[in-house]
Amino acid sequence: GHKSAVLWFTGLSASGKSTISVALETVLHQKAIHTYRLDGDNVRFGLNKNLGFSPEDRTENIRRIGEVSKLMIDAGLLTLTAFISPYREDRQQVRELLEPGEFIEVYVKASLESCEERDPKGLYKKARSGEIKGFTGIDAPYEEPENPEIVIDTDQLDVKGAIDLILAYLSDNGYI
Ligand code: GGZ
Repeated sequence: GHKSAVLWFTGLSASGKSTISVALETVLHQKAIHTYRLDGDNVRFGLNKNLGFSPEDRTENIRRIGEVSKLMIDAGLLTLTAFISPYREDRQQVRELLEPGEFIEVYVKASLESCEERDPKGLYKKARSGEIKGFTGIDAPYEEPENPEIVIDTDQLDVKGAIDLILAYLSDNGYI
């Protein structure tokens, strides 16, 4: 069994949030832990398809994802979310929506330089050229977490190291 909660991954585009959450989910499944993963692919094309990337829309995106996470926690799932969630206040609102211990903030800390170097979708390049406006880290803000439960320093840890760190947190704190 496990204690339901949300692992709320936050960080820049191309920081590794999705990669780590996908790989972590596989390991959790091997331990027979029921999970659900929310990310841009299953949220921004469905529930939130009317939202873009203005500050207001990002806030609404995160609010809805927080509400869905609450439902999933009520359904007994260990929930994983992978959204930039750039605003501290929006993440705090989700924390307050949930019960103590249900919100586990995981900061995937990667330098803008390394994210921009990876640039898997060429979006940083487009943001630099002005083809995309309001891109996080370029001409839109990312507010770093002040007291995240977990920090993944991607300069120090590979995906395996990140997973081991998160599993240790979950085990040490009685979630799994
Ligand atoms: C940031 C953008 C933008 C802008 C499109 N700013 O690397 P990706 O492609 O797959 O991840 C980014 C994703 C961010 O969506 P989120 O729902 O996580 O954002 S937020 O939490 O801020 O609401 C990127 C793509 O969408 N993308 N335009 N302007 N990322």
